[in-house]
Amino acid sequence: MSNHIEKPSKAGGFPSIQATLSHVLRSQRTKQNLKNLLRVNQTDGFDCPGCAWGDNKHGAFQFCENGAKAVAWESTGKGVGSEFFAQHSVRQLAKQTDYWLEYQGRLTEPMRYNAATDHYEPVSWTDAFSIIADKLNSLSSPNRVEFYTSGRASNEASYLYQLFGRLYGTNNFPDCSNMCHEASGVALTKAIGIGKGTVVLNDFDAAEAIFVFGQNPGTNHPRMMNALRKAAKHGCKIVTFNNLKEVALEKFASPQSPIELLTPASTTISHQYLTPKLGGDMAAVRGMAKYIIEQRQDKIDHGFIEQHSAFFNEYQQSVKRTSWQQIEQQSGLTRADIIKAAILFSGSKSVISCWAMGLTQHKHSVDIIREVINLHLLCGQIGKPGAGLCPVRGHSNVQGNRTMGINEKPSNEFIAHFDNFFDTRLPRQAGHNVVEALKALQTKDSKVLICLGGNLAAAAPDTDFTYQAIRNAELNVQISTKLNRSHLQVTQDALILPCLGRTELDVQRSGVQKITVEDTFSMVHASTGMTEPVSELCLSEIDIVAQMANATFHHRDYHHFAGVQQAETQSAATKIDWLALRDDYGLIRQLIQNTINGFEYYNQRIEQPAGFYLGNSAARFVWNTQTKRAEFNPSNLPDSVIADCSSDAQLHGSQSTPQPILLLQSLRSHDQYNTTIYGMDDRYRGIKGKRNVLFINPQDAQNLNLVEAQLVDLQSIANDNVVRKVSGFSVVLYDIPQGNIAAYYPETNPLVSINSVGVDSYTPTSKSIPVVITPSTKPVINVAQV
Ligand SMILES: Nc1nc2c(c(=O)[nH]1)N[C@H]1C(S)=C(S)[C@@H](COP(=O)(O)OP(=O)(O)OC[C@H]3O[C@@H](n4cnc5c(=O)[nH]c(N)nc54)[C@H](O)[C@@H]3O)O[C@H]1N2
Ligand SMILES: Nc1nc2c(c(=O)[nH]1)N[C@H]1C(S)=C(S)[C@@H](COP(=O)(O)OP(=O)(O)OC[C@H]3O[C@@H](n4cnc5c(=O)[nH]c(N)nc54)[C@H](O)[C@@H]3O)O[C@H]1N2
Ligand SMILES: [Mo]
Repeated sequence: MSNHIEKPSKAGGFPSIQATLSHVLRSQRTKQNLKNLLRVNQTDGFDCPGCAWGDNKHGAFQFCENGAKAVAWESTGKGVGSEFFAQHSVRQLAKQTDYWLEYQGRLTEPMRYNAATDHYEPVSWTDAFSIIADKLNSLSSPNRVEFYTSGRASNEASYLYQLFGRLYGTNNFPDCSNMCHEASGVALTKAIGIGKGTVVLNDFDAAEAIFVFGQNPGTNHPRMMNALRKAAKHGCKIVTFNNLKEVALEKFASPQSPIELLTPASTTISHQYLTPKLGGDMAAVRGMAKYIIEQRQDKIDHGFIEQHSAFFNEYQQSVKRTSWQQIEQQSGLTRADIIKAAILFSGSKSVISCWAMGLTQHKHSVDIIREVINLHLLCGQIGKPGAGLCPVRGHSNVQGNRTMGINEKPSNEFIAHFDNFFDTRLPRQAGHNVVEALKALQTKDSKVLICLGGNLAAAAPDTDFTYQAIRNAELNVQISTKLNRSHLQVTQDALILPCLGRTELDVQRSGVQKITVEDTFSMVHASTGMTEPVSELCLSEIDIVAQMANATFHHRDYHHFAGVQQAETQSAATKIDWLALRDDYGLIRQLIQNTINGFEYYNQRIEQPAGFYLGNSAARFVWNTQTKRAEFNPSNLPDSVIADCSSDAQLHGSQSTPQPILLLQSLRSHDQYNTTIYGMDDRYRGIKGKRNVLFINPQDAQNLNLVEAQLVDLQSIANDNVVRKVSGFSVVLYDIPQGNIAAYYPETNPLVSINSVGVDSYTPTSKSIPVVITPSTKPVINVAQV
C-alpha cells in the first residue's frame, strides 16, 4: 500500500532468531544470556519477564524473540553507579531519550538526590531506609503516601508491599493495571463475579473457534502465537478484530518449525480478519448478537440462559433496538462481514475470545468487554472445554499482584481475612488509582511516592501534568533495575533503590530463594534466578520492602497518627518480624496461605513443575455477582466513541478554520517493552530506524494535503484549556481505517488528557485520542545514537 515501507509477508521465522542474537550480543554478557535463554520457563528456571502468557512447564524449550530481548536487556554487563551520576546532572539526563537512559545499564548502588547540586549521590542502605521511615512517620495522615506497583513484582514482594502499606494505614495502591486491564477486571467481576479469564492453556487445543480482539500477540505475546498456530493447524477457525492488519495474525512462521524457519512457508492464522474502527468493537459484537437473536434463535443456548443468567430480556430488547445502520457506522464493518463472524461464532461448539489493550483503553471499554461477555452468555460459551473468556494480561505477574492485594479498592472479604489473622483492623476507605494518585500529588495532598518497579512518569498520560505531579513529591522513592524518566522528576528528596531482576540468583540467610508468579491462566508457579547479581549492592525487592517496613514500624516516632484505626494496626505492624520474612520467603508464602483464599499447601504445591491452578468460580458456574447469576449487560451503544470531546470542542492555541478530527491509538512497536525502548525498528510494520511516525490512511493524508515522510504535529482535543501537542512525526501511509491514525506509546502520552478516562475503569483512553494534524512547525527526530 505504501511506497517506502515494506511489511514482511509473514511474522516469526528466521529474522526472529537474527534479532534475538543481536540483542544477546549487545547485552555484553553473551555466554550467560545464551545459557539464560535455555532456562526461561523451564522447570528449574525463571519465569519469563516478557509477558503473562502461560506455559506447559514440562514442555520443550520455546523460543520467543521478545522474551529473549527482555532477558538480555535485564541481564546486561553494563552498570550505572556513583561515577555515572557524578558525571551527569539530572537536568542533563532529562535531555536524553528513554532508549539512552535504560541503555546505560543496570542500577548498581543506592543513590539519593541532592537538590543543591542537581546530582544523585551515593547513600548507604541503612540511611536510605531511615530517610523513608523518618518521612513516613512525619506525615499528618497515612493517605499522603502513594504506593505504586508495576506488574513484574513477585507474589511475595507484592504481598509484603501491600501488607506494609495497609498496616501503615492506607489503600493508596495505584498500579499499572489501572492503565492496562482494569476494564477487563471491572467488566468480568460485574458480569460473572470474578475478574480473571475463565480458560486455561489446554482449552486452546479444544477450541473450534478463537476470536482475537484488539491484541497484537506477534509482538506482545509471542508465545501465544504457538498456541494460535497449533490451533489453526488443527482446523480451529481464528477470527481477528484489529484496527490494523498485524502481520503475525495473518501469517506466522514458527521459529520452532525447521521448514517454516528456513523456507517461505508459514501458517495462515486468521480465517477471517476484520478491521473495525477504533472503539468500534462493541458495535461489531452487538451486530453478531443481533444476527443470532433475530435470525438464528436455534443457536441461542436457552438452557444456559434459563439456568444461569440474569437480565437476558433486557439485553434482547436493547439488541433489537440497536439499528444495523448504527452498528455499521460505528464499527466501520459491513453487515455481511459481521454476519459471517456471527455464523462462525454461533456454529462452533467451543469458542474462546481473547483480548488486550485494543478493547481496554477506550472510554466505554467496560461496555465493550461486557458485550463480548454477552455474546458468550448468549451461546453458552463459558465453563466447558475449549470455551471461555481470555483477557491476555500484560506484565508477567500483573495478575498475581492483584491476587496478592495490590488493589486500591479491596473487597471487605479480602480485608476481613487479614483482620482476623493479624488481629487488627485494616483501612476500609478506597485508596487512589493511578489518575487519582497523580492528581493528589499535583495538588500536593499526597507528599510521598514509592514505586515498586515500573516507570510511572513515562507510562502515565498527560506527560506535562504527570511530570509536575511527580516533581511535587517531597520524597520520590524508586525501586528499579534500570534508569528511567521517573528518576528524573525530582525537585526535593528522592531515592533510587537498585534491585535484583528476575534472572538473578537471590540468596538470603536461609539459602537460595525462589519467588512465585501467576500467569494469565491463574497458574501459580515458582521462578528461580540463576545469573550472578549485577552488583553486591543490589537487594531483592522483598528485602527492600521488608527493611522499609521494619524501619518504619520500629521507628521512635511510630505511634503518632491520630485515630482508632492506627491504634489497632500498630500492634500488628510491630509484632511482625519483617526481617525474618526477608530471610526466608517460604514464611511469606505461609502468611499468604493464611490470609488469601486458594493458597493451601502453598510451599508444597509450588514444588510441582507446572505449579498449581487457582481455579475460576465462573468456569464452574458459580457466579459471585449481585444476582448470583451471570449477568447480561443491556447498555446501548455509545452515541460517539470519541472520548471527552464534544463536536464543538475548541482547538486551543489555533485560530484557523475547523480541521477534521481524527482518532489516534497509541500502541507498542516490536522493539519496546512498554516504556523500555530496545531499538528503533518495528519490523512487522516495516518501520526502520525511527519511532516518531504517524500511520495514516492514504485517503486521509490526501484530504489533508500530506505526503509520505512529511513531518507533522499532533494536537489533541479536550474540553479544558490545556494545549497538548507533540511535534515532528513522520507520515507513513498505511492500511488503517479512514478517520483513524496510530503512533507509538510513550511518545504520544503528552496528548492524553488526565481527565479522559474510561467509565468505571478510570483507565486513560490511550486508544481513542481525538487529534488534529498540522504540518510540523518544529521537527524533532528522536533517534538515539549509541
Ligand atoms: N514485547 C513486548 N511485550 C509486551 C509488552 C511490550 O511493550 N512489549 N507490553 C506488555 C503489556 S504491559 C501489555 S498490557 C501487553 C499489551 O499487548 P497489546 O494489547 O497487544 O498491545 P498494544 O501495542 O497496545 O496493541 C494493541 C493492539 O490492538 C489494536 N487496536 C487498538 N485499538 C483497537 C480497537 O479499538 N479495536 C480493535 N479491534 N483493535 C484495536 C492495535 O492495532 C494493536 O494491534 O503486552 C505485554 N507484552
Ligand atoms: N499511551 C499509552 N500509555 C500506556 C499504555 C498504552 O498502550 N498507551 N499502556 C499502559 C500499560 S498496558 C501499562 S502496563 C503501563 C506500564 O507501566 P509500568 O509498568 O510502570 O512501566 P514499564 O515500562 O513496564 O516499567 C519499566 C521500568 O521497570 C523497571 N523494572 C524492570 N524490571 C524490574 C524488576 O524486576 N523489578 C523492579 N523493581 N523494577 C523493574 C525498570 O527500571 C524499567 O525502567 O503503561 C501504560 N501506559
Ligand atoms: Mo499492560
